[in-house]
Parts: sequence; structure tokens; C-alpha cells
Amino acid sequence: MKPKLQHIVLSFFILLAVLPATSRAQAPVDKNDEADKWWQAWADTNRDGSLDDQELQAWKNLEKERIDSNKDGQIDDNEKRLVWKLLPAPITTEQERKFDADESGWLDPDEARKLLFRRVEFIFETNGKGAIKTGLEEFYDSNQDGVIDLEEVKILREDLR
Ligand SMILES: [Ca+2]
Ligand SMILES: [Ca+2]
Ligand SMILES: [Ca+2]
Repeated sequence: MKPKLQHIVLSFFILLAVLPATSRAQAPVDKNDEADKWWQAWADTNRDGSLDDQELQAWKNLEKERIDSNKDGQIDDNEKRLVWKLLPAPITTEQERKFDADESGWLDPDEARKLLFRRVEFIFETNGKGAIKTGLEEFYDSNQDGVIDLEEVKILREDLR
């Protein structure tokens, strides 16, 4: 092999070796990434906008002991969706704030339930075409079009039973 060709071949292999690591390191913030961060607002219990070690540890324990109900070590969509039944939900919209009866800044499970009941009524009033107004509803928008349609609302009604 000529030295020059050897050099090119070598560069090619170096590139191959480096490329996957580089694309991992520079992984863009895509939709899935954002969706993976759903829990951060729930875990930030002192609401200072960041997660300290104590909050992280507390959240990991909650995941393990309560949220991961089938105990497979993963939080799937079903488990994620039902967190409002287990823990106070962070308030993200004005609509949600109206249901914070004790003004704790969080929606306790019974407050969240009342909010979601009202949302179900709204979804039927608008024939499944009304826009989502609360963070909790987003878990039910499985096709992520910003609307809980009459199909998606079935799961929400199930969860409210
Ligand atoms: Ca915090
Ligand atoms: Ca699980
Ligand atoms: Ca939808």
C-alpha cells in the first residue's frame, strides 16, 4: 500500500471510530428528549428550578417504590400518565391554578381529579376538538396534536374511575 492511500484508509477508520461518539455527544434536544424530562417539574419539590441531590434521590425512590407499578425498572407511558394519582402535580397553566383549592401551588390528587373531570366535560362539550389547557392532559394526548379527541378521552375517563 502506498503511504498516501494508507493515510486515507487510516483516516477513514479513525473517522468511523470517532463518528458515533461525536453524534452521541451532540445529540440534539429532540421531542423525545423533552418528553423524557416530564418528571423534572414533579421532582423539583422546593421549586427553585433545579434538582438537588436530595430531590433527585427522593424522586428515584418514588419511581422505584410507587410510580414503577409493574416493577420493571422503567417508567412507561401508562405509569407516567397515572402519576397525578400518586403525587402532587406541578401547576403549569392558569387553568390548573383555578383548581388549587388549598393554594399549595400543587394539585393534590383530589384537586387533579376535579380538574380532569372538568376537562372531560369540556372535551365532550367541544366534541373532542378543544385545545389542551393543562399539563396533566398532555399525558393523554397520545398523538400529540394538542387536542384530546373522543378516542383519547376514553383512557382519561378510565383513569378517573
Ligand atoms: Ca429544587
Ligand atoms: Ca414500569
Ligand atoms: Ca390528541
